[in-house]
Amino acid sequence: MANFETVEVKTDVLILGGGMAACGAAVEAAYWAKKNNLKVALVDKAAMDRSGAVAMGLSAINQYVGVKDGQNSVKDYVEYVRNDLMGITREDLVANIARHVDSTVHLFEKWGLPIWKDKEGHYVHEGRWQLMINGESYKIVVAEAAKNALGMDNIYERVFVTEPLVEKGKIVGAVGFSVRENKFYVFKAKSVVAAMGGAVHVFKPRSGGEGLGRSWYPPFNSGASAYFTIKAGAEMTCQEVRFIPVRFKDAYGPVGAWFLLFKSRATNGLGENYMETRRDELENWAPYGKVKPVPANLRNWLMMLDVMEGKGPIYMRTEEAIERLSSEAADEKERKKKLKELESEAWEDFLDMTISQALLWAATNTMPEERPSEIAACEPYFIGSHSGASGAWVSGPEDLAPKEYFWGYAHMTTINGLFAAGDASGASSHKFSSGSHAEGRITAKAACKYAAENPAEPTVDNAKIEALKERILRPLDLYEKNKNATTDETVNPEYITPHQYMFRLQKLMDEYAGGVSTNFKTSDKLLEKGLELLKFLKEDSEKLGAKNLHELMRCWENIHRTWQAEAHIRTILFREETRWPGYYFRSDKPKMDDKWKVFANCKYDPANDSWEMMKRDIISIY
Ligand code: SFD
Ligand code: AMP
Repeated sequence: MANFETVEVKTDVLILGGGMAACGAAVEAAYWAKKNNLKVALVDKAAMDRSGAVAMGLSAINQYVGVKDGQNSVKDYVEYVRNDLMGITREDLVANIARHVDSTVHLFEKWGLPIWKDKEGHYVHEGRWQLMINGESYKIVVAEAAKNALGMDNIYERVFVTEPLVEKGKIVGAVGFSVRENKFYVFKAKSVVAAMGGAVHVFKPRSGGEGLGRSWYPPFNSGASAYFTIKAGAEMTCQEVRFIPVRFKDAYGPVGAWFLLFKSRATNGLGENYMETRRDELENWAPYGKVKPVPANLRNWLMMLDVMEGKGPIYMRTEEAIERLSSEAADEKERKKKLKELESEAWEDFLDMTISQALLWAATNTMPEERPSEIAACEPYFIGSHSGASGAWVSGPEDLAPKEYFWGYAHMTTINGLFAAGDASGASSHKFSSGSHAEGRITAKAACKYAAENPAEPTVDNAKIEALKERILRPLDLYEKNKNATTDETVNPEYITPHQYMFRLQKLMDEYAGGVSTNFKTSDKLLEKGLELLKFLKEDSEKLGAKNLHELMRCWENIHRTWQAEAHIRTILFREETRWPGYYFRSDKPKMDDKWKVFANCKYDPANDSWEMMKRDIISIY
């Protein structure tokens, strides 16, 4: 077996991930740990300063409720989320995050994040819930606070968390490996917060070749949260609710600022606005088709109908929006000034969070004030923090949750001591960067309480650890033993490379589970066939080979993605209706069915290697 040192780390509270939710968890855990004399450790596969979705920065804070300013109430936010998700949402979780998110935003500002202010000193809003920021260094600011709170001695960067450790229905830690040194890590803990983001590259991306890694959500979020919680045996929710954002085509620049701040329209190749010409279609999705704003998936759907009829390209009418806004100026001098201002805001929007879109504009001589830019629906992502909803099924807070949704500790999964936040927790969409940080804080407070109230030392079976170590490092051994069996190391009868494995997974998901090339359409028959093929793929995952540590990480990223894929297919198949037509369309069940106004949950049983599918009631608290 590959010669790896085993490093054991004992802590009370273990935070997995170093993104927005994990940074929130770190800050809060440090506070409660001091009060309860607890140790806290954090593990990130990358370097916290630039890890996760906010790596490049962001140009807006998408969740700010403004309760104190009297702008909105928590109930308003819950209603917005419920409508956007076509009625499927855990109101207790959304409310819990919404009532804490403003204080998180105030912390960001205190730590040095520049939030736009108007002349009166009020935050500049992009839309009702969104604030504009100069956010190129957003992640650095947030990570710095987390690092200061925990201390670098308690932070393990560049360690890839691979597998949960569970004993007698309780989480006792996690194992992983360094992506830089030959070290296998065993983390033992009394409570664990899973916050390793969502999953990208489960579906085939639109671009191939050298553009493969360009996706909207970061490709380094590869399903670790879903895998970790599924494999621990936790109940999962909304695994069918993938997110398909509409983005500037090919470089994936976000559209929010254009639609909300610049009040731009999108039109098809014939100059028609699908939000108007297709308005009648919204009746078919009532009552949600009639709410304002129109739910994200229905906005997608109207656009997709145009695309399917060959009416593309779809354009964001940047030139029109800039012309309209600048013409509101009092005189020519003011107009020119306003034009310059708008141009620079347009470029900054991308430079703050999707630099490649600004590069694409430059490379294609695009001046947004002169001509429109194409937009398109992205490949599907799994992300519980944005307008999708997939994640673990977690307990609500004691004061808000109905008894069916409360089992002792806020945001704890159905596995004792295992918590989830951000993309890792489900049915509480629209938390974005700020809400994920707030949920991280809520979760860490509860995880500290759990560790203080359940002080028994975690015991882990050593034979189990050794077996896991052998399995996790096996791709290195397989490669070493067999690399000379062929002249081309990427084609070998004894192992499959992580790259090739990923292409197979993506092709399968694309063709059978409703990816880009099938216009996001699938059916029971396609899904059943997809599941059959996925079984073969899973068998072949035992034969993944890795020539170095980096590829070892790639192997495990793909295994994580595979489990996310399986939970997804199983849950789309289980829910016998189409509820989010702009996310996926089940052609054998093309309508929304009131019988399915429930959560579709699933659970993997590690002891029997079997899945259970179940419905859970939606209980409204407002
Ligand atoms: O407009 C392991 N998001 C936006 N949110 C906003 O508030 N405003 C915006 O402007 C936003 N936009 C946006 C956004 C995201 C992206 C990519 C773009 C634009 C281009 C969404 C937020 O970023 C998102 O909601 C939160 O970041 C979610 O937080 P969290 O903590 O759930 O995920 P993370 O921040 O990605 O962190 C994940 C961490 O896990 C680590 N990790 N660590 C150890 N072992 C493993 N196996 C691991 N796997 C992953 C990662 O390294 C990372 O630290 S707009 O377009 O929507
Ligand atoms: P995006 O850039 O698409 O991630 O959007 C950023 C924020 O604006 C999110 O809260 C979206 O839900 C919201 N948003 C984007 N486009 C629209 C739109 N056309 N109508 C209403 N809200 C939108």
